[in-house]
Amino acid sequence: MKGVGKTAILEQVIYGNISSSSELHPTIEDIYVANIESDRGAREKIRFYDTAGIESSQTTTANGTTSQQLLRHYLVLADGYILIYDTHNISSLDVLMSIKKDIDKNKDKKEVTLIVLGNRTKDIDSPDCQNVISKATDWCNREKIRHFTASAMQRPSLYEPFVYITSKLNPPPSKSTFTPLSMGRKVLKDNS
Ligand SMILES: Nc1nc2c(ncn2[C@@H]2O[C@H](COP(=O)(O)OP(=O)(O)OP(=O)(O)O)[C@@H](O)[C@H]2O)c(=O)[nH]1
Ligand SMILES: [Mg+2]
Repeated sequence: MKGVGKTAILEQVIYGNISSSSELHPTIEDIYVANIESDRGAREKIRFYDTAGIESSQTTTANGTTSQQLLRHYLVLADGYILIYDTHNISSLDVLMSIKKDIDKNKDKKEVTLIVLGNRTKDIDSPDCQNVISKATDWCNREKIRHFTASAMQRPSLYEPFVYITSKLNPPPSKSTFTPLSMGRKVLKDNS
């Protein structure tokens, strides 16, 4: 959804240049390239596509069914998604649920890594906001998605989700990679 802090979070985690007086403009589309250290200490290059937020009015069509929200090129391009909602805005969470359905529809074509990040846009948690977070946590548990909360204004709070997704997108090379090689050699021997 627009204004939940997607750009503020990316600018903060990559450049550390955001404060509460920062004025940000609504995004059309921006690309950020960052070097992020995974949990194994390897520096990985990650490209982030910062999108324009989707409004909840866009998530249902006139006949009540959900239309496709994510532009097709993201579905083709992305290896993973950081779905961001505002912990003080329940409808921003509803928008994520609808986006997740779009991503799932594409699942046969592509396996992706997903995380959900609740942006704490206010210093104090209201009871309402705790309800939003617990609804998000329940949904993420059901969907088996990792859920984080952080604040765009506190850079260190963003490290955990970004290191997590970096590590997920760049898994350690598995031993099974060597199997085709030894199989290949065996085939060669059999032929000789
Ligand atoms: N106080 C506070 N303000 C925030 C926080 N996150 C974002 N903001 C402010 O909210 C406004 C909107 O943030 P953006 O990062 O532009 O939101 P966005 O999700 O990128 O919005 P679109 O690009 O329109 O989809 C900006 O003025 C930010 O400074 C936060 O955690 N705390
Ligand atoms: Mg933006």
